[in-house]
Amino acid sequence: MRTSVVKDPGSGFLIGDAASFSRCPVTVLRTQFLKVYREKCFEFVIDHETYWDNADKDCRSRGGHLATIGDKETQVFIMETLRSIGFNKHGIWIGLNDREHEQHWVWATGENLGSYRNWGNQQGNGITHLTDDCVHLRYIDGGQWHDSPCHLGTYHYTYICQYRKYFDCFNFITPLEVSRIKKSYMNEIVTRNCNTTIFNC
Ligand SMILES: [Ca+2]
Repeated sequence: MRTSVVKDPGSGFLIGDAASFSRCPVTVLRTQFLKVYREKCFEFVIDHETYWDNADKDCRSRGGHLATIGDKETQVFIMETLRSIGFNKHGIWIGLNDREHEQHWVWATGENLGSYRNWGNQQGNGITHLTDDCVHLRYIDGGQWHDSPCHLGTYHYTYICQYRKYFDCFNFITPLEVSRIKKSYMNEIVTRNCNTTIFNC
C-alpha cells in the first residue's frame, strides 16, 4: 500500500504520490482514502453516512459515480482497502441498484450487472425486494452485497466513489474542474504531478 502523502503548503490539502494519482481527477482530494486500482481511482468516503442518492450525487459532483464491482478481484481490492484504512462500519454503498426497473440491476455508471455477483443470503430478490433497490457492501458479512431502501430511515451508509483515470495530464482538466478549483491552485497540482504548467494566470 502506498503511504507517500504530502501536504500542500498553500491549501492544506493532501497531495498524493504523483505516480499513483496523477491521472485521477484533480477534483478529488489526495488522501489515504484515495486508491488507484487498474484504470480507476476509488475514493472511500467514510467520514459520514448518507442515503444512496446523496452519495451518488456527491460522487458525480466530482466527475464520478458510486463504485462498480465488476469482478472478484475488484471485490477483494475493496475489502483489503477497507481493512487497511480501519473501516469500522457495518456497510458501505456501492453503485448497484434496481431503482428504474425492479430486478433489473444496473451500476451507477449505467452498466448492467455482469456475471460477477456477491449477494448475501436472501439478498437481491428477498421478500422485501420491492423496496430494496440500492446495494451496500456489508462489511460485517464478509463483504457480501445487501439490497436495502435507497433513502429511508436508518439506511444510510458511507460510500465508495469511482473515477476513471484520465488519459494524460492535459486531458484531466475538464470545464467542470476548472469551474470548481482556483486556477492558481490547479496550476500547482499540475506543476507537481505533470511537470508542466497549463495556465498563464
Ligand atoms: Ca428491488
